[in-house]
Order: sequence, then structure tokens, then C-alpha cells
Amino acid sequence: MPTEQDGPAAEKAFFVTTPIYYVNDVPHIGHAYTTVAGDVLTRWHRQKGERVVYLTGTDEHGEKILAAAAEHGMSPQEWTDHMVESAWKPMLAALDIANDDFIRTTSARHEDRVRDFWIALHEAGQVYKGSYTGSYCVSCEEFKLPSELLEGGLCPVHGRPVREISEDNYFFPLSTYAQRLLEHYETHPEFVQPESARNEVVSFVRGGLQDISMSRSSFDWGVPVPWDPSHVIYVWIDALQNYINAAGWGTDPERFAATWPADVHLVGKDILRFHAVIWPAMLMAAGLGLPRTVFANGWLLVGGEKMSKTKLTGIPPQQITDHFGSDAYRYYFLRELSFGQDGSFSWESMAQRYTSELANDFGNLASRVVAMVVRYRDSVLPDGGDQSVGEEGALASALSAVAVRADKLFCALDFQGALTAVFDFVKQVNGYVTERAPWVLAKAGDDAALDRVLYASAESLRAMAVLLNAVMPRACAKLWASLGAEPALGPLADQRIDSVARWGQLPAEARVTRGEVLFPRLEEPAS
Ligand code: ME8
Repeated sequence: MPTEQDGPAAEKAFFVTTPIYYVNDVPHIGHAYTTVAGDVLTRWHRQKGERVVYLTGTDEHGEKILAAAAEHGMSPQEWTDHMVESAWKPMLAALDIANDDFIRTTSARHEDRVRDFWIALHEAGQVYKGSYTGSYCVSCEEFKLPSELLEGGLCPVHGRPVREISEDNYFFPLSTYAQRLLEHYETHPEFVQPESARNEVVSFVRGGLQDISMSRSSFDWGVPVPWDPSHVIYVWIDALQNYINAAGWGTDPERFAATWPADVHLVGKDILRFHAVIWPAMLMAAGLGLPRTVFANGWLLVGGEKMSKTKLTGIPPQQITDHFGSDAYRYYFLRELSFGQDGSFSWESMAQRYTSELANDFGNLASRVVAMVVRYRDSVLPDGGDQSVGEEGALASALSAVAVRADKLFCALDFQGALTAVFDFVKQVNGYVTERAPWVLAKAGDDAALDRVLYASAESLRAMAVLLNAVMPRACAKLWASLGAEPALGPLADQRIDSVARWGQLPAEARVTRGEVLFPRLEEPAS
């Protein structure tokens, strides 16, 4: 029991996770999609003043990894070490991902806790030995039901032949959890999102669950089953546990209490059942709390099919960031696609959004406003007078509405809706500047009017930097510097969402300077 001397328990973190990715091959933009979404969500919550833990990592056991290592003439450990350092961590750097932790399933902190977990479940009578015959897809690392297979017995995700496997395995009695799971979905409608994913999960569980094998004995690249080392723990069972292990389960009870349960498990819809059926049943068996939400994002498609490593249709993220930069990358995928639904990437739509929304609407607005303060007021932001009335007052109240709306939408993982709301404000400010025509006011010598407009425009840019920082941290940092905001207001990352709409925060006298262009014109067409 905690006593008063222990002091207050640490504030529960907002804990967000990505899937841990298989390192059989290099990442493509499908993996980056989930990871970017999590990064934006966690940056947003940090700016709400919350303590955040953002976890990602790599899934390194199983047959698929073993085969990839063999193909490259390396041991599986050499292969995974190589892939993590040469491909997966660099992907995070290229996309400016600010993860707090990176877990690898071959690390001792993970493997040791996997053993502990299964010793406990074994002792609690939650494991039995049996035999299983079924169709296995190595690319999914999953048994498929006959009803799920495509014509010709192909895996529905990978379009590849499955393999008939018959093995003596250890089993976890998943079927006994069906009723409790259904009750949980019923009483926690936010548990599986979006709605389509929830419906799929509920009807799958209503259809009846089979027990699942939690071990394999035909190869040895995995965590040995503690009471029978002739088996290794099935890669998915091992992988799911990463979330609690990284949170300190079994090693650091205080940190665990302040981190778990996860607030959002971000997953692709291909791995929904593992996260919304098997994982919560494992947690129930261990007497641990369930994650608040499992959110399934849609697929990036190529030619109408899921972009995939197996089908060699993946585009490496760096191919896009090299041309457009990381900010534009992050913006594009969240603005273009509706997060829970499938969608496609195209160079044309990327270039189009870059030019019209980022370079023209946002970037040009920033450079126009900054240039006018430099030119007409010698780089010193003027006092804007009474900003509570007229068109300036209208901008201020539009900002209040946008801030509330963007917060609601970002928190609901509606990135597309949130960005649309913020960019509506960007458009409105562009319209304001064009209509008020400060260059005409300057020519006419209407100093008071000019000051009002310059101040209101710069103040709008301040708010945009705060509202877009989670999505485009590089451009927003440049804008923050060019507005001369930091000396009075502090670092951009410390600006709170709940006070972003308070008008009049940029101090008169701020030193406004021309900085780097936020979104340079694209020199050559993307290939
Ligand atoms: O499944 N569109 O790893 P994985 C959108 N190791 N998202 C995509 C995508 C696409 N075309 N392709 C991949 C695994 N993703 C397991 C996970 S978790 C305990 C273990 C994203 O390397 C999406 O989030 O196959 C998907 O769930 C994940 O990458 C799968 O990555």
C-alpha cells in the first residue's frame, strides 16, 4: 500500500505505441505512415502539457526473419542488428520522429519479461499442450482459417501460397475469453476504432474463438519456452508483450503504474485481431489493465492492393523526403488520407499539395508578412492597437474556434479534419491580407491601419506555428525564429494548445527577420 511518505504517484503518461516492425526488409511508406501519425499525435499531446511516452520498435523473431537472414548469409542476430541500425532507425531520423523509447524483441529487457509472463500463465493453468493442423502464412506469421483464404488457397493479405502445418504446440485458451471480450467491447465503445474496425472485431469474436498455439517447435529463432526449451514462443505472442515490457512491467512497478495502460495502440488493419482480440485476452489472463484504444489505420495501396515488402511494391520514405523534405511528407500523408481508410500515394498529388497548400498558402503568407514588417517597420513589430474589433476581432474569434476544433480532431485521430480546419484559417488570413492590402496602406501613409494589419497578420502566424508544430516541426521552428517570438514567449515546443487562441501574445517590438523560405519552390518535377 502506498503511504503518504511516498509522495504523490507520478502523473499517468499519455502512452502511444506503433506496431513493432518486422526487420526482414527495409521500411516503406506504409510503415512510416503509422509512425508519423503516432508522432503527430504525441507531439500534439505534449503541447497540451501532458507527459507523453511514445514507443516504437522492431519485431525480430520468427520464421520470416530467420529466412531473410539466411538469404543474406548472416545469423539472425547479425541480420536484425544490421537492419535496425542501417534501415529502421534511419527511417525515424528522416521523418523527425520524436519517440521516447525503441524496443527490440531480441533485447534482454524484452526476452526476460516474456519468460516471466509465460511462467506465470503456465503456473496459473493458462497453457496446455495440444496439436494443431492449419494453413500458415509466413509473411503474416499467422494461421489462416479455410474461410479466409483466396481462391487457390492464397493468403488474402499477401496473395501467396500458405503452408499446411501440423505441430504439437502449447496452447493459450483464447476461446474461454470470448464472453469477457464481447462484454469489454460493449462497455468500452472506444476500445476499437474506427467503427468499421470495431464491427469487424465484434463479429469475428461472436463467430467463436479457437484456442491459439503460443509456441513453435520446427525452428529455434525465438524466446525458448521456459519449461520446455525444445519450443520457442510464437513470434506474435512474444511481440505483443513489447508494450508492457517497455512500460516497465516486472522491473519498475512505479513507472509501469505511471505508463500502463496504453492510451492508443496504433496498428494497421491487417493486425487488428492480434491487438483487439488476442492481446486483451493475454492481459486479462495476467490480470493487467487493457489499453484504452486500439486504432486501426487503413492501408496505403498500390494498384488497389496493400503496399507491401513481400510484393516488392514499397516506396522507401527517404525517396520522398529527399525531394519534398520531412515536413511536407508528414503533412501530405495526414492531410491526403482519411486515417481509418485506405488510400493511395501519388507523386502528382504530393507535388500539387506541396505547391498550393504549403509553398503558396502557408509559406508565401509567412514570407509576405515578414517581408512587410521588415520593409515598412524596419523589422520591429508594431503595436496593433485595439485588435478586438472589426476584421482583426473576426480573425481572433476564428482562431478561437479553429483551436478548439483542431484539438478535438487531433485528439480523435482525425488528422485530415484537423489539418483542414487549420488550413481554412490559413486561407482566411491570406484573404485578410489581400483584402486589407498593407502595401496600399503604406503608400497612403495610413500608419495606424498599417500597424493593425501587420500585427494581426504576424499574430496569426504565431498561432499557425503553434497549431502546425506537431505536423511540421521544422518549418514552424523557422517561422517562430523569424517572428522573433522566442525571447518573449519561450521555445515553440512549450507553447500550449489551450492558450494558443489568446490574441495578442506576440509582443510589440518583437524583432521580425527574414528567415529561410519555409517551402522552397520545387526545382524539377518529381519522378
Ligand atoms: O505486422 N499501409 O509488422 P510489419 C498502411 N511485426 N500501413 C502499413 C502498410 C500499408 N501498406 N504496410 C505496413 C507486423 N503498414 C508485426 C507487428 S506489433 C506487436 C507486431 C504498417 O512490419 C501498419 O501499421 O508487417 C501495419 O500494421 C504495420 O506496418 C505492419 O508492419
